[in-house]
Amino acid sequence: MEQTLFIIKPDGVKRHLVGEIIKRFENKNFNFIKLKMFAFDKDNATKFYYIHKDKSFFHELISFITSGEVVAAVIEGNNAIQATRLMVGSTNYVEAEPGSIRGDYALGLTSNIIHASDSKQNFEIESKIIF
Ligand code: 3AN
Repeated sequence: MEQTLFIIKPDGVKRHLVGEIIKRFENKNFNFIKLKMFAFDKDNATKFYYIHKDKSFFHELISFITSGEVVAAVIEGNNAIQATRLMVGSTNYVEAEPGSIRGDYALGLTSNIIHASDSKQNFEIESKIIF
C-alpha cells in the first residue's frame, strides 16, 4: 500500500467540484487517511512550490494557490502515486486526456483544478507542509 497527497485547488473549490473529485477517488477504492480544507498563506505556498521558485510562472502560481480555500487529502492504495497522477491527467489542459480530472474540467495551465504528488519523496515533503 502506498500513500499520496492531492489538493483540490481554489478553482476546483469555487466551481463546486470537491464532491465530484472525492467521489472519483472513493470509487477507485482509495482509503482516505487525512482530509482538510484550508487556505494557503504566502509562506506555506512558497514552501510548497519551492521547486518552481525560479520559473517565470512562479508569482502567478503563488497568487493563484493563495486566492481561496483548497481541500487537501492523503489517500492510500496500490500504486497510489502513479494511479492518482493518471486520474489527475497532464499538467497542460490541452494535453489532459478526457476522463482524467484535468481533461474533464480544466481549461487553464495555472488554474488546473488539482495537484497530486509526483513521487514518494515529494509526497513526504508536501504532506509535512500541509498536515
Ligand atoms: P503538476 O501539477 O502536473 O505536477 P508541475 O508540478 O510541473 O505540474 O507544476 C506545478 C503547477 O504549476 C501546475 N499544476 C500548474 O498549475 C503550474 N504550471 C506549470 N507549468 C506552468 C506554465 N508553463 N505556466 C503557468 N503555470 C504552470
